Amino acid sequence: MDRFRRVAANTRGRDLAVGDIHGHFQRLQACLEAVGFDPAVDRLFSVGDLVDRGPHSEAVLDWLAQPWLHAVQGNHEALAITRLRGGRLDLNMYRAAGGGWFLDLPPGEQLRFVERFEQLPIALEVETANGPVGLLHADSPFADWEVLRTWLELDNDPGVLEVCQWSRRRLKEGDTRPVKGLRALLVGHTPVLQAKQLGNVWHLDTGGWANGHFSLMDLATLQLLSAAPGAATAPWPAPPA
Ligand SMILES: [Mn+2]
Repeated sequence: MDRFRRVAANTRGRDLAVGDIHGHFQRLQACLEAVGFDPAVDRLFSVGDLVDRGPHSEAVLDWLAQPWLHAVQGNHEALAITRLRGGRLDLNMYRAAGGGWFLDLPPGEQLRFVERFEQLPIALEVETANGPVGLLHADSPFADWEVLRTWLELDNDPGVLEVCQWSRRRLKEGDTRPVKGLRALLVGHTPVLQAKQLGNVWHLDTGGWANGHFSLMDLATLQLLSAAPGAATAPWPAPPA
């Protein structure tokens, strides 16, 4: 598995990013429809935490099977991996954080999800006409994107992964120092009322899975699209065909 993955520019359509989804694929689908997402040419980039908390976590495999969806691995995907592959895990915390749907699956079913989650990179870099845009779930442990790339490619340092998937430091401290080597770094993990920019780091988890809204960001312009969802159409949140 590549812990760092580079994606070439989209020369045909738009590239959009979205914050944490947490099993709310029906709401996400409504947002994509509201902004006229075209799966034939557009692409969607997820900052991770696609599962847990919401009602449709099981749909994640259908969504991840779509060629237009790219995602990094969030701490919730990592929790599922840890559960199956071994490692320290507080099961009560995991269940309280919405992992019950996974914990209650038979092991063979759990394996299907874990094998897919293990393929997700920790960091994505997307080329755009205006420079590279990075995606991580939580934060960059380094002030230089190239340093992170090297670490992820050469080493499996648990401390580096921990910051990438769990850290809330930058928001907590209001740290506006940019991450060098990127036009913008897009992250989720810590809910904010509105998409929040600190330096060149954008926090996109605006609680679309809770009482907030999904923020869709255009990677080329770094503009947020207004995505007020209409009435949900499908009883089961199948990805747009
Ligand atoms: Mn998270």
